[in-house]
Amino acid sequence: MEEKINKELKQLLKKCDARLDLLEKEYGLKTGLSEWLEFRGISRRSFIKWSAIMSATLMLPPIFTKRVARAAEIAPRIPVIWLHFAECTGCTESILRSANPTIADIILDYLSLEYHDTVMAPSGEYAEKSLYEAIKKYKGNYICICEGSIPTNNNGNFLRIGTKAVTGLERAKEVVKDAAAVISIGHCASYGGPQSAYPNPTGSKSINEALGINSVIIPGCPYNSVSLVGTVLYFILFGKLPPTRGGRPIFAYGKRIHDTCPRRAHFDAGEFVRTWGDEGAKKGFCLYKVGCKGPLTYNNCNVPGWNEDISSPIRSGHGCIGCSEKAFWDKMAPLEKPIEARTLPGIEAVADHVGWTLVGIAVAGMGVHAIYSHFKAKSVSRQGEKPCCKSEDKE
Ligand code: FSX
Ligand code: SF4
Ligand code: F3S
Repeated sequence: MEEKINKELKQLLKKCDARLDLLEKEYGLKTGLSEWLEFRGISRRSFIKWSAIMSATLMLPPIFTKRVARAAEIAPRIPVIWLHFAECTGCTESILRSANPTIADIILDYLSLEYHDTVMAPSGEYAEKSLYEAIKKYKGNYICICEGSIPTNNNGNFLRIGTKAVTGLERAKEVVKDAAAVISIGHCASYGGPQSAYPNPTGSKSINEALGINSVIIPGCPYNSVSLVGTVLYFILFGKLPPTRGGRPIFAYGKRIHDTCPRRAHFDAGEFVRTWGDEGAKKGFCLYKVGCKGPLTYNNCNVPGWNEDISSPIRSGHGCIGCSEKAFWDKMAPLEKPIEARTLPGIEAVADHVGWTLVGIAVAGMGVHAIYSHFKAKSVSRQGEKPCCKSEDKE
């Protein structure tokens, strides 16, 4: 068995090296990323350390570290056309506005962006010209990144783009058809976003739904830049997009927020924050009772974390609102109430009643677990033993 794995790994490494050689030959060895990182105060050592973390994030063995570094250096030469549709531009802004950009942010910033509404220098007709030239020049070789949803009601008139005033759907179709790979980023492009919340007057749809395609989706409102960079690096290393579940890369969305949560021990011990700023909040207890949707949400916000692991929503003191899950504005609302106490727009019913059909057995498991934890903590206290973390807030 081990022999078989070794043989497969060797073959994979060989394929990967051959691809990187080819790309370097095609796009040139020196892309200037190292100098640019240095200019931004990031040493070679930090870059290699980051490459090791990225290898682990992509679920690759350590032997890939140097190859990930090579892929990152090639990334700025892969042509990218970045489209914007109906959205708040928060996804792009979250990279552009960071005071201390991460290496992932810098790589995205440094990509060979042939077209990007928000950051490109040309405007008006010149911008349109750049777009059509890029589609022609890099036909079949560019990555198309889509940000924002596509409004489909009223013949798509809720969104018209550029000097020719094409609809979002028309723009998406003309760019997507000649792309080597399509990646939909943010909740809007992945699932329709807040504008598709009930009653969705603009008929906003995800890229996949509007175009009938199967792009890889990187949901989140906004998305985590490490997930997009990981997807691009995987494409450079292996010439294909990473394995997915429900369209989301498994390396980034394979686990629930609840599975990797730093407050999980408190959940298991029945120690909850009950009101904002209470003793439990000061002690870093579980946020389930103030609405955390971590048990229903798949994303990598805890590991590898946000902004090179400086923090994450839960570490900063607020529960997860489920921003990487389909229709979270409707299904997870109210965002600061526990799952079992919420109501749904248009359907006046508590989640205990309808939740099972909406979020499935996960909620059922959660409810039982929460009740179990609550009684477990109570019975431990009753026996005069100390629960694993003492809390005045425990019921
Ligand atoms: Fe949507 Fe992103 Fe939320 Fe905003 O582009 S995911 S509304 S952060 O900007 O698409
Ligand atoms: Fe963490 Fe939320 Fe789960 Fe509590 S409910 S352990 S805060 S993910
Ligand atoms: Fe979104 Fe929850 Fe992460 S709110 S950013 S998926 S912790």
